[in-house]
Amino acid sequence: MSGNSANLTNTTPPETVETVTLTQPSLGNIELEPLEDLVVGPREKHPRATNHKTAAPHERALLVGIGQNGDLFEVQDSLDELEQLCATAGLEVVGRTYQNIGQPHRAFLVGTGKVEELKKMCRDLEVDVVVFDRELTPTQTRELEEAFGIKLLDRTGIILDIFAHRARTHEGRLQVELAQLEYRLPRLTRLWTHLSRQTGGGRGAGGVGVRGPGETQLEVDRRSSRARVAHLKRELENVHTHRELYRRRRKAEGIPVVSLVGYTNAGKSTLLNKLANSDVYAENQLFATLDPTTRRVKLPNGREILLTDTVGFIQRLPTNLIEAFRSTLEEVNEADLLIHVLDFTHPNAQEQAETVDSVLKELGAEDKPQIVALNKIDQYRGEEGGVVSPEEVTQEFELPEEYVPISAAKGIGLDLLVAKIEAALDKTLKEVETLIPYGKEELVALFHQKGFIEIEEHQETGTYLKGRVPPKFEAYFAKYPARRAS
Ligand SMILES: Nc1nc2c(ncn2[C@@H]2O[C@H](COP(=O)(O)OP(=O)(O)OP(=O)(O)O)[C@@H](O)[C@H]2O)c(=O)[nH]1
Ligand SMILES: [Mg+2]
Repeated sequence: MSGNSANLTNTTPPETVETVTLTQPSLGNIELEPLEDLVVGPREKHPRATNHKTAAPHERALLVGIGQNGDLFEVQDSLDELEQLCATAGLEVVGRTYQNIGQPHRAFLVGTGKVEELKKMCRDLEVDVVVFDRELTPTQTRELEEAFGIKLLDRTGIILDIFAHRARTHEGRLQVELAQLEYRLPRLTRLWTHLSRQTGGGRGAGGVGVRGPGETQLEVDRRSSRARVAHLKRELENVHTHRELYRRRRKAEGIPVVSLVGYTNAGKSTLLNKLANSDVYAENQLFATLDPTTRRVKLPNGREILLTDTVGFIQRLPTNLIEAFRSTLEEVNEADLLIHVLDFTHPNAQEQAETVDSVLKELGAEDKPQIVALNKIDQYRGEEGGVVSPEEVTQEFELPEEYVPISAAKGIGLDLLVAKIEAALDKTLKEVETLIPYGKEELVALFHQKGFIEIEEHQETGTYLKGRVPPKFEAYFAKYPARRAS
């Protein structure tokens, strides 16, 4: 305990008895303070999805949806989303089709008849790239590419591509590169096929005992990719050690962490900007935010919080990405409170909410205290077609306590949201009643700094304090328990 309290400033006990009451002024009183040292995310604004690596603008794409029993999203809804992903990645969607499949075909995923139909569509629509709305196995990728004779991408490939384009921080870039390499490694045969076509098979030809040139090059590619993967993993470990240091420092400060989570494009960054008066990139694009950003926000009750915005979730988030981004995603486990931002007006709001819940579960954060912010209610029209207030939405849908209708963009309902954040964080505080002997003023200062004081009295033997403190600091006062004679 001495390590922490040593830095505290001594306060002289005031002469008179003082009662501190907690007040709740409106949102207008939120104080803002940029948090330079904890801003992990980028300061540079407006990354754009141009100059794309795998997809030059205006490549013509044909989308192929797959319907399977047990899917959360309807095949058409999922295709709508894929179309948005493709637009973000810079592809021009010229056609879409789908097939409901029972048992996936080992080589083609879809049936052979469908493959023929797709070939015809590719010719008729002058397609440059076929995009499957599923993660294809390396075998399927190879076989389908052979069949179509043009570039083939899957949902995972598109998402990785967008991520590669969006990553701004060192850690973000490392994570995406790792995910991309691991995704590509088993598919390297395909890359070689391209290469051998380009070079006419001449590279590395000849030499006794040397296997075919294709295989030699393939081995070289594989080996260098594996070496790079190992290197990236080591680099990431270093970065994670730093992140751990941040975390510890944050914890030592005892400031509660509130994390914004939600489906991509739900409005998380817009809400962060509104609450923290900052300018994090928010755009009508999927995965506008990739790297985590933290801002320090002072709530009306005087309490400081760290508000964190990070990568959005999406259905079938590629496993490679979850793995590579695990340390970023697991930041939600550090949070004292989650704000689940949901686009209330989205036709798939329900599916999106379920997706977010299942990703949280996968990260082991499903039991965190959570407030659900039903966003974009400015766009919601009630039964009579008119604008509806947050109170009316709450009534109409009989929303439970932890749901708050808001419009992050228009600043509607934020007072109530903030009040609920305060109340939820209050629940995480511990009640403390203590009589701190004179001479231990650093503990009085600690209470003032980290907790909320309801009663402060100067008694004969010391300072009597009643209030609440974050659990981390409870032990400091356990040595001096007290009960006030009323
Ligand atoms: N009409 C309306 N639009 C909103 C509201 N909040 C956010 N938006 C819009 O929704 C789009 C997505 O907002 P972002 O804040 O970038 O969403 P995000 O959740 O951070 O998205 P990702 O970073 O992609 O995960 C932007 O075009 C915002 O202007 C709102 O309350 N009302
Ligand atoms: Mg964002």
